[in-house]
Amino acid sequence: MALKEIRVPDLGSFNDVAVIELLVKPGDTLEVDTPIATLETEKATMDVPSPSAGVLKSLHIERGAKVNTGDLVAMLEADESAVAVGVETVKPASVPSAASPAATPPAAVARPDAPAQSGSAPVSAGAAIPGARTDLAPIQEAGFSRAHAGPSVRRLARELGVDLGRVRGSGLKGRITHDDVKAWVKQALQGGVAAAAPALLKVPVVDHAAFGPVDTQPLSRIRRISGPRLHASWVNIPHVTQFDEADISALEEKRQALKAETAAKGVKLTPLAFIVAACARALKQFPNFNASLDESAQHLVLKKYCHIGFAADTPNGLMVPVIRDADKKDLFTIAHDLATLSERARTGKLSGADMQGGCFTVSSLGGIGGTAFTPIINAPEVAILGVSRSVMKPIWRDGVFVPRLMLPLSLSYDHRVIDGAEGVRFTNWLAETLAKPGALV
Ligand code: CAO
Repeated sequence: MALKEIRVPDLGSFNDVAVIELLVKPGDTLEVDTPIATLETEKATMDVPSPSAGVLKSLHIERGAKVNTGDLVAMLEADESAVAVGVETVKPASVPSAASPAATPPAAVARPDAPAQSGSAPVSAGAAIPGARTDLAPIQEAGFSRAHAGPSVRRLARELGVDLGRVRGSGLKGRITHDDVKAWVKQALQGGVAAAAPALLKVPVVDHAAFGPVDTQPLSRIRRISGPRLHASWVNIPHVTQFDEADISALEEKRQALKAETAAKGVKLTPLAFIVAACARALKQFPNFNASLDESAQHLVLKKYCHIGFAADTPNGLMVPVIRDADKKDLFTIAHDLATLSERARTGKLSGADMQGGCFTVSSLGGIGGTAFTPIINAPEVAILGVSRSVMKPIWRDGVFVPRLMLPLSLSYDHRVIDGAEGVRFTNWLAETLAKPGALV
């Protein structure tokens, strides 16, 4: 062991160069080329590396100080067995400026044993950190090169796959420090780096009152709860909507025939009861529709039960009560549940349990109108069936047009779980089942 002086290398024509960062402290064990401090001239930043391996005994500069060529930076108890490297490797001429990202940091040049440091190939965080999440956004070179950070910070960021363009610097004049990069990675590992994904643009803020009189009302409690959930589903799930039509002429005949009987029992039989019953059967036929992705989005949780939710329009906003075990209930019981739960929804009497555990949702606007719409999936379910108003249409059959009552279906599904072919097979199957409603009654 020998005590070695580490001095500021040849700074060329630069004088009074600022020490903008101290990267080690006395007692730290250093390798050859471990950066000790970062200096900044008007044109470039550079690290002062340790010329030898050893233990740092003392630091003789402080952050914010001005230094010149040859000033004492630190004392190192050097490990003589380690390979010494000349300090001339940090001459300013060889130091990349913040605007030249492709240049290789000088310390890396001085270390033939160092892992390859590419100035251009982005490294994913998942590849760099065992067990790390792999969802850090890829490095955008333009932003990375403009970031206010020294060579060693850039090197660290490359190793960890951190896009410096997204990191907020806590150093002098917003400079990004080693700690900032490490804090960013920690936050990303905890899933808290919202900015790691491209930020959503905000809609413009407009002073509506500048264009005429306005009245501002608070959103209802239900809208305040359902709004963010709908937004999360819309943003997180790749939705596809499949449109189809079901010939419900026979179903309508059946419904009219049963209407008086069910009314006598105090239940209104609407097409929705048939649709829920058909969906319960369809979920058995297409189990991927009766499923949810788990938190990691790597597994599909297939449900052995069949609880079907339906969207209910209430004075306070949209609610989705759930019909339990719809696959085990007859048409009358489903119609009864629809009526009871709708009433509870409208009068604000639904319990939490009434709205939990849904596997699939039906959103029927048929009583109101419309020809088609694109319903938003009630996450974490993977599909939702939208139903619009049935209309009598001329359908070409056996060489003639025949009047048929057609029900528009709009099935939105999560494309991570369901492919287009499966989506249309589902609506085909549903349409056929609704067209021959005998099995539903
Ligand atoms: N085509 C034609 N007529 C239909 C129909 C359809 N697809 N669906 C229902 N109807 C008829 C019914 O038969 C009923 O007529 P009759 O009284 O003559 O039989 C009338 O429309 C009204 O039905 P309803 O709305 O009272 O009953 P429902 O079972 O169809 O629906 C409920 C119940 C709770 C789903 C409904 O009241 C509701 O709230 N719908 C809105 C759902 C919604 O907002 N979805 C959008 C969510 S996304 O923003």
